[in-house]
Amino acid sequence: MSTRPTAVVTGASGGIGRACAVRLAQDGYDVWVTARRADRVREVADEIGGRALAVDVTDPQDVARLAAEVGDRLDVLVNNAGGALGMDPVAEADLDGWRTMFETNVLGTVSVTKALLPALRAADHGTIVVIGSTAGGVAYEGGGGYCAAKYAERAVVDTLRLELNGTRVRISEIAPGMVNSESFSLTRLHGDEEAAAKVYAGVEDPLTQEDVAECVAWVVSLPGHVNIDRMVVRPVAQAAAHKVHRAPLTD
Ligand code: 8X3
Repeated sequence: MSTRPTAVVTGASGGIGRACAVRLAQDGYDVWVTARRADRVREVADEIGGRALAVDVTDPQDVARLAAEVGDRLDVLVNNAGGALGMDPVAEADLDGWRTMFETNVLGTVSVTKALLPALRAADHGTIVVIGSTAGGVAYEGGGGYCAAKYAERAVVDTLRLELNGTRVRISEIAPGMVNSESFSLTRLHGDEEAAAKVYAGVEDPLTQEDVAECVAWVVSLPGHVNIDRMVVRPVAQAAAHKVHRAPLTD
């Protein structure tokens, strides 16, 4: 059995999840790299010396298998699986896309957290980190389905913190703004590379997936009695969801 602290990262085959897995491994964690794609999970796990497990967070059997493999004790859970699909206005909502966003971001987070909670409670200060979004607090046009899912995910985090009060378990939401990650906008815009590039056009230094992983690493590294409820993190060029500076920054 490993004497190192353990971590599970969902959606760890790419983007923010992968960056979190890499960073936690660098910080000495024995990391369970989980995502749907078995080959990608294996690649990341091999790269960081972690453990690979193909897990679809919407599949109860996969989640049960994850809990069984992790065993009795877990120090850190990073709920990252999820993301955005589409920019459809509410009036033209693609309900399949909305359903997928709810199933991955909200129900997937609940399912994995519920399954791993006993192991997290057995750790000294089990820590649950949820990769939320600034979209979980401010709506924007075309964001309907994603914003609704991220608002709901935030409500789960805030509810669980209340329900866990009296235990040593910590729970944090990291809420990033504009992150130019490997796949967020490309997935959201159904593979349209030109449209995805426009999201970041002219913006000096959007956040990277490594920036978000740095925030996660800091939150989990704090003394066990310190709980960061929510960390909102944006690039300097983004002052608010609608306030993005698309030119070089000035003095
Ligand atoms: C990503 C932030 O503004 O694209 O979660 O919704 S935003």
